[in-house]
Amino acid sequence: MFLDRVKISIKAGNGGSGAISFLRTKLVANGGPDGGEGGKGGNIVFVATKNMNTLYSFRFKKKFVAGDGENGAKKLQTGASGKDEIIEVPCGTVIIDAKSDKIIADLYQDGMKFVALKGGNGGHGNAYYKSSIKQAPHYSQTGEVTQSREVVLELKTIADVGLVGFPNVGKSTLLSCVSNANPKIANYPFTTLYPNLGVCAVKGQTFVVADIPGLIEGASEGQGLGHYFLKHVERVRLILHLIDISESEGRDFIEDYKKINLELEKYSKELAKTPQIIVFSKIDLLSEEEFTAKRARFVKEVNLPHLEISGATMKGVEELKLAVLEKLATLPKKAPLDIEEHDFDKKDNTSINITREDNGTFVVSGGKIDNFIRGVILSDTRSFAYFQTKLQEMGIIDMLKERGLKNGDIVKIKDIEFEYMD
Ligand SMILES: Nc1nc2c(ncn2[C@@H]2O[C@H](COP(=O)(O)OP(=O)(O)OP(=O)(O)O)[C@@H](O)[C@H]2O)c(=O)[nH]1
Ligand SMILES: [Mg+2]
Repeated sequence: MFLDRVKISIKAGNGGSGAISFLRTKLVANGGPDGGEGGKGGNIVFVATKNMNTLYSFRFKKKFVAGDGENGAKKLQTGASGKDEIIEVPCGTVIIDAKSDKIIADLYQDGMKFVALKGGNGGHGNAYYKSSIKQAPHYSQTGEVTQSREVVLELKTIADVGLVGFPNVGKSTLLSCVSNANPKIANYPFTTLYPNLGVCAVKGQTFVVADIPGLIEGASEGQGLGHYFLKHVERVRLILHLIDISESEGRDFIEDYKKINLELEKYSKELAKTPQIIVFSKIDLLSEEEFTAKRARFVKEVNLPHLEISGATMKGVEELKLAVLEKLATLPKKAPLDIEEHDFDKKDNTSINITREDNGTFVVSGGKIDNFIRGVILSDTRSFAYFQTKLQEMGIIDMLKERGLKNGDIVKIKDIEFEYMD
């Protein structure tokens, strides 16, 4: 099965919490604070690899979570960083933020890396809070908690050359003649059900060829399979437009040529502008005279340069390979897609949400709350006083009142639960 579009969820690792610890030795009964910092959470990293050519591996695994940072420890030991989650994707994978629909990365070249989400920061250990007025802080900061996000992976194959034409015209046969690929070939339409890639070597150089399912009239309106797969030739530099000049299927070969161009045009103006080499296929099925007469008709009606091949006898195949190499040398390399301005990896430091549980308890959550609460230690009286003042200052009490908060109501903020009194 071929899979070229999939939605997955990704989450960077949480930061580890800072430690609360005090140095204790035989000589110093009550030494200073030595709680170390929490470790950083692991990142979510996408890497393009030429060893994959479909997104099939994402069929069953759709959730990716990087490792959490470890908590800090005594003797000022910083917690270990969480392990990055490395997600391999085929070259040409475009990453789209599922929420905003914006393109956030285009991994078009082997080895390209993209850090999609950064791990959470570790919390400070109690050693960090030591000051001249606070010699023995009994508190530390918890690690930053990260949110999971959804992205769509869409594969837009990267190849130099795309094979385009009606079904059964010999596209896969040509791919098998010019490259190491071994596509399925058979005498019925829609033998090819998904794109095949092959590497063609000629004169010590190589280029990549993509063979896609055949197109039919109405493809751009969804007829057949071809339309769906045209995205896999959107990024080629050169199209080989194959036409069965033997008319073995009973269609007029010049009509075929025009219809395919029309479908390309309807799919995308850009694709229609991609340079083409017109290739007559199955010439072995015609006599010399028949071929000459048909070619004369093509010259009269279309009058464009063309080449001719037989996948059966290999006639013309070497010439075609050389012509492709020569043409490619004149064409610019395709650039990756433009990345749109986005705030995908922007941490949520601003949201405050208030919800109510069935029993009437008010629940306050959101990115701004998460950040604020990391530094609050209930067991420390000064910290708790800070918490109470901050609730007023941040406007949370007012927001709660707007939602009907009265004396005696229960308010829950992360792990903190208290009864409200004016
Ligand atoms: N005689 C002759 N037969 C050919 C030639 N090229 C391909 N064929 C035959 O034509 C049939 C179709 O070939 P494919 O290569 O599968 O055609 P395709 O364009 O990939 O077809 P789809 O995948 O269905 O779009 C097969 O039976 C091939 O053996 C050729 O040059 N000469
Ligand atoms: Mg085929």
